[in-house]
Parts: sequence; C-alpha cells; structure tokens
Amino acid sequence: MRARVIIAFGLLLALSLGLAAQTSTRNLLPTVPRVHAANVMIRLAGTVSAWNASGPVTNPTITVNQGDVVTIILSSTDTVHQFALDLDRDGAKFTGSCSTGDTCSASFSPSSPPPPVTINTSSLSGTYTYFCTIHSTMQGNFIVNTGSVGATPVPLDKISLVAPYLIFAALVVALVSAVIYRSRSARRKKL
Ligand SMILES: [Cu+2]
Repeated sequence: MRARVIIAFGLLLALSLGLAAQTSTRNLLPTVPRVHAANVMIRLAGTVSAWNASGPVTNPTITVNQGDVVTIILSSTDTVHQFALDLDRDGAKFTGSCSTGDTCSASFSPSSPPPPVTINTSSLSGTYTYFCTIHSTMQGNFIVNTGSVGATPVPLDKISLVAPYLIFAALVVALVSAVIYRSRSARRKKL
C-alpha cells in the first residue's frame, strides 16, 4: 500500500516538475530573428540611351533589403559615363567630383572600367535615384526594403528543448521510488 503511495507521489512529482519546467521556459527562451542581409552584385552597362540598354530591362529598378551590401559592377558600351546614387535625395545633378552625401563611381569608358561601387544599405530605406552624371537618359530607382529584415521571429520548439530534462527527471524519480519500494519491502520481510 505504502509503495503504491510512494510511486504515485513520484509520478506526480515528475509531472509537476515537467509542467514547471515547461512553464518557466515559456518566457525565458527568446525567439530567434531571421537574418536577411546578403551580398548583392548588380551589373550596369552604360549606354547613352540607358543603363543596360541591350538587356531585357533598361534602367532596371534595383531592389535590395536593408542591411545588404550591394556591389555595382560598371562597364561602358559606347562612351564616357559616371555612375551616381543620390543617397541624400537632394536631386542634385553634377559631373566629375561626387556631390557631398552621394555615392559615385569614377568616370569610365569602354577601355577603362571603374572599380566597383560598394553601397552599405544598413542605414538606408525607401527609394533613391541612381543615374549617370553625364546623360539624363540613364536613370533608375534603387529601392531598399526594410519590412523583411530581422523582423520575422521564428518560434522555438520549446517542448523539444526541455523534453530531455523532463525524461531525465522522470527517470530519477522512478529510480528513487523503486529503491525506496525495495528497501521497504525488504524491511517488511525481515519483520
Ligand atoms: Cu552616361
């Protein structure tokens, strides 16, 4: 009779331990944000009529996620061009030295492609204009999306995280109960 009470008590203890562990981890375990930042490479071929004039989409809209590091590889198919991104959105047009607050390439021709232009978008959001500082026909949008960056939490499978500990606790309780039961029945036999 006593043994049954002990075993029942052990099982109850294991159950309550499990419930306690499950409840306490519910608020302690953080959710893990998704990471979207990536290295993005864009190729723009300069032609007086448009960027990427020979491609399927001319003056293509460049869309990236905030946090992406964008590398723009530039080339020219005809004459001298200069890539610029109006980062401060002041709309200023210029040629040669880059306007303060913007990002530009060097001037380049078919025989002298410039070093790639790298744009870190971690503090950018919304729509910017990229253009050729020499030809007004070469202009497109550079869009930095912010919605999907680090914003989608992934819920953790909390039960599977604590399950090994619950099983261990239940085994310990069962073992202790069995030992107590055996020692008690041995003592009873002696009597
Ligand atoms: Cu140009």
